[in-house]
Amino acid sequence: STQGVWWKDGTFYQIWPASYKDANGDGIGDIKGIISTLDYLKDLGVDVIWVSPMFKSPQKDMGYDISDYEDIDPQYGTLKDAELLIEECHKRGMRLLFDLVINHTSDQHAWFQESRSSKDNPKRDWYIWRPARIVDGKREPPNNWRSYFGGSAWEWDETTEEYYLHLFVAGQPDLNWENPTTRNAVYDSAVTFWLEKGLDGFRIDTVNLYSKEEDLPDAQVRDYTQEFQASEKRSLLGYDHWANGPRMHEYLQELNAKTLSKYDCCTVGELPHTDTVEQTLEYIAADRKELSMVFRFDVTALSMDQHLRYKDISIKLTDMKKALADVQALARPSFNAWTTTFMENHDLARSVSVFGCDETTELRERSAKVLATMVATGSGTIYIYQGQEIGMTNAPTDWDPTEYRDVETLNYIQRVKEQNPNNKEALKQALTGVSRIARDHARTPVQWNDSANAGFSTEKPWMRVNDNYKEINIARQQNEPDSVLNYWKKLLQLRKADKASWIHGAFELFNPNDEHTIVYGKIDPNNPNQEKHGILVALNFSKDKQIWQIPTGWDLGEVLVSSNTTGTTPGKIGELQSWEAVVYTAK
Ligand code: ISL
Ligand code: CA
Repeated sequence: STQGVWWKDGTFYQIWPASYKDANGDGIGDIKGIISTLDYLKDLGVDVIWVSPMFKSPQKDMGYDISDYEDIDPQYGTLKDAELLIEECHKRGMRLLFDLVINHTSDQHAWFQESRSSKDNPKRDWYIWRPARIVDGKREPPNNWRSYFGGSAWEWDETTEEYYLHLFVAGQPDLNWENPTTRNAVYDSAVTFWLEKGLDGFRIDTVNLYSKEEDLPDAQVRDYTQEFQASEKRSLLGYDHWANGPRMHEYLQELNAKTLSKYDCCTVGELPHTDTVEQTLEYIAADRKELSMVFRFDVTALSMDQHLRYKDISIKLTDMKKALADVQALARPSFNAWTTTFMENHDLARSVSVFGCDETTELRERSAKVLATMVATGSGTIYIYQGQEIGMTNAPTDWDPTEYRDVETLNYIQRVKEQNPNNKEALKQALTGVSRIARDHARTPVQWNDSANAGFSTEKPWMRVNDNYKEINIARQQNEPDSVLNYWKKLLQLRKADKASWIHGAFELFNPNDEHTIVYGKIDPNNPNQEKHGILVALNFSKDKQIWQIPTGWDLGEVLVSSNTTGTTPGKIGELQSWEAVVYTAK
């Protein structure tokens, strides 16, 4: 049994520092602010905190553009504050992860400054430089790859008259992992430096993009400019040439051997563009010594069209169940790997607005509890994103676009305007998409209480607070026994009380074809000689009452928890009220 491993059984909580808690009144969250809330997190049931990047950065992509791995950005505090944060977490028996962003640095990193200074600088090939391609006498980028946030993935640099590669914004040049000297510098500066300070591990950003295909070939579709909103087309990015590349596993095994394996730490890799189970297991099977676990986006990605990121699409519950079952299956003991269970992060819109129902207070609370139940009963390591524990919602749909702050959102709006001049309808459609699915929705300040600025800061926050903070906030929910917050607390306690079923149980989906409910069992996989032992979970993803069948061979016991606190017959077997979630003991 793998029970008892801290990074498997622990409850993880993601902090996105700019919007978490501001201690010094400059309108931006900071390390002192985080420290002031550690007792709150402990009380919620959190064991491990992951903080998004706080390293020195020009903040072109909110710290995912790092100019010095070994220092903290002044907006968040000092190196001393970071050391204190590690200490204060450990004091409370909690652990701490930082974000490891090593596919690229900032263009302000000293390494890049040197690299761009001349073609014969020793650090020239620490990044990916290529001469222009001349087409019809005109200068063109070396290939047609698109960057994530729009436009070519190549930036022309006047100093040496060559292009450099950036899969994200131009201020995020990709490191050249082919160079062993570069790799070692990354290991020392970004990884070992922090593990030596007692850090307990990393969430690893875009963990499978470091190895690019040799010769950097064009992506298949060349004439992308002819396509409507072509820059949004993921299929045209060329990711098959740079995701899961030929040397990827060699690099991760090296990273592990040279750094991680020497410490009691864990890693969770962000794994986009990876379809099959086999491909995923190559990153997480324990004997491969690469990563502890990964985030696959099978479930959350259903909220976004594969090609047109902001397109208005509807989510089919049957697709969601299939995706859930696929990700849960990674925890199967025979794989000797591990999985994760989550619905939110800093790149996703709020789950209650996208997958739940925020039409009324009652429905919002109930659906937040349904989603919480799905996440908390999942096998694998659980991740909660700041504000999710109180069911924070998307920003209001009528916000002016000038309230948005994310570079991805702003670039998109800009591009739509440029590509469709004087086309009000195109802009309106784009803004509808943004109001549904932009990354900004996860990034509004955390709603601590009903005082000015939601108790996030004494001064005007860097990003507008959601208008609903008087109704949805932590202080209020702490005082309401049936709040989403107290429901989460209860779920996390139950999860720890029966780890064998909740965290390690074998997931079995009973009703793959039903469009309204999800019913599944979680059976302790390591209990072969004793009686069957586990839980059964029934979730209603609709406003209407639904019925469901007790699976044959299953015996249901007590109701461990139900989201139905105001309606009739909570937890009635075979019946679910509007947006009701129930967990039963089962054998
Ligand atoms: O956010 C996305 C879509 O809106 C993803 O495609 C995301 O860009 C991708 O998963 C990589 O994300 C990570 O690296 C980015 C950073 O902007 C994201 O915040 C981070 O999670 C570049 O470092
Ligand atoms: Ca501050």
